[in-house]
Amino acid sequence: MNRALLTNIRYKWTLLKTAVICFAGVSIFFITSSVPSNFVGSFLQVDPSYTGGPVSADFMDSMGDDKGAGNQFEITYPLNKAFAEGSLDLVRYTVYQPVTNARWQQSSDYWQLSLEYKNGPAMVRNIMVYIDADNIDGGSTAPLFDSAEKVSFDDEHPWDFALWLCGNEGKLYDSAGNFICNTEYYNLNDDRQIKVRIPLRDKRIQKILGAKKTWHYVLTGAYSLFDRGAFMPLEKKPAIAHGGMRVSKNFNNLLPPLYDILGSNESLASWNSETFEKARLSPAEASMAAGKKSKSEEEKNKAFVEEVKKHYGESLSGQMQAASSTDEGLLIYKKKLAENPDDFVSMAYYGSYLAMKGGESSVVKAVALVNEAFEYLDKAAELAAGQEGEIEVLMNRASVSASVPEQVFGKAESGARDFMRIVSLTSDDMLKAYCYVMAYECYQKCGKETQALLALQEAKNMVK
Ligand SMILES: [Ca+2]
Ligand SMILES: [Ca+2]
Repeated sequence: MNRALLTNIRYKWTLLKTAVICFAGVSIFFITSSVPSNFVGSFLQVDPSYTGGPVSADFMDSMGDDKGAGNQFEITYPLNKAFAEGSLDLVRYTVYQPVTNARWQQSSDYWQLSLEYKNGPAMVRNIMVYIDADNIDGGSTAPLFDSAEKVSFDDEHPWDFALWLCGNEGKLYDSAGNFICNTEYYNLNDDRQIKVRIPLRDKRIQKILGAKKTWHYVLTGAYSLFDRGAFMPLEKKPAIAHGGMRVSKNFNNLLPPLYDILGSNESLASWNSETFEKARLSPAEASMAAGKKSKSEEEKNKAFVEEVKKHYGESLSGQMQAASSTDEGLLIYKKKLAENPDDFVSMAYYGSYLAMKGGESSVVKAVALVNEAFEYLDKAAELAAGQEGEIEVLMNRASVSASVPEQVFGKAESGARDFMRIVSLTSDDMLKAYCYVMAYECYQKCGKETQALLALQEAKNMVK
């Protein structure tokens, strides 16, 4: 038998042991301990006006499309090191319902918008959000600063308001280019998130309170103090003060200097070289009624997650089980560790069985056992880094992290990170999909909603 096949068999077999652990063992522990977490959760309900009002529309944008139009017109970041990977990659845009009579807030009437990026820093971005409201006539189909972005907007949806975000502030303009007001502006989560609150004091923006629908164009470019509309230009090749093309001969003067727009970026290449017509963008539609977090969507996600887990479980079935009981498992791996104390794979399994043992014990004993389990799991992960067997070790640690109660151990986020690391290590699509949905659940458990949804989106992309 060739070596690759042997490795594959060994790999599948050992994965089964992990699967047995995470499906049969530790998960029981989790179910019985989920009661206190709900109990704590019920105290965390806060008045929506503190968080920005009910969400009316929530958009996810693909991760990794921060290349402008992509394909033959793919653009690259300026060479200045401040432009960290993903710092211009929009991943989420959220529109809230306008809030009136909020208590204890800087503005009692405001409209909140939130943007999330893959990475910071915030200072490298120049963002324009153009908004059309259904109850306001007129509007503009050209950018705020004539031809800065080299785009035009949908005739059906000329914009009424432009929100310009750069240099730690947000400014609002009307469609004639008149300044309306400054906004509250917050950089959050290591500069990955921007929250903007538009005060509803000026008559022009107050009209938003009567809008049933709004349409949003969200444009992200590289910030430059000296360029038109603060959009850093593009050239054939990237340099410190301008972006470039991945293939320099594909440069075109009509290419918009935008790295990412909300939704598909394809329209960034819709210019016409013969007529010199600019690329024309389409907006995202947001209903202004509070979006009921649609039950069916949640149920669909849940069903999808279960489906992936089931398939993954089946892909491992019919294979040998390592031990018939937790105690036997502990014994097997204790012996292996005694023979070779540096055997990090056995160390990881020993840790998993300790956690399982915790699941079968009284609460006080369980905490001690799980803590001991993580000593083995962490040591194993340290030794396995970059080695063959790392996937197995991480799979053990991640499965335990995902299974133990979050309120007691707080391991969900590191579990999610382990699952994402496995994704980067494996070429097995089934395993990747499984890790993405596990990461989704872990991120949800620790309140990292955006990361959760991004992981879920990746899983869905794999299964498509
Ligand atoms: Ca994006
Ligand atoms: Ca996009």
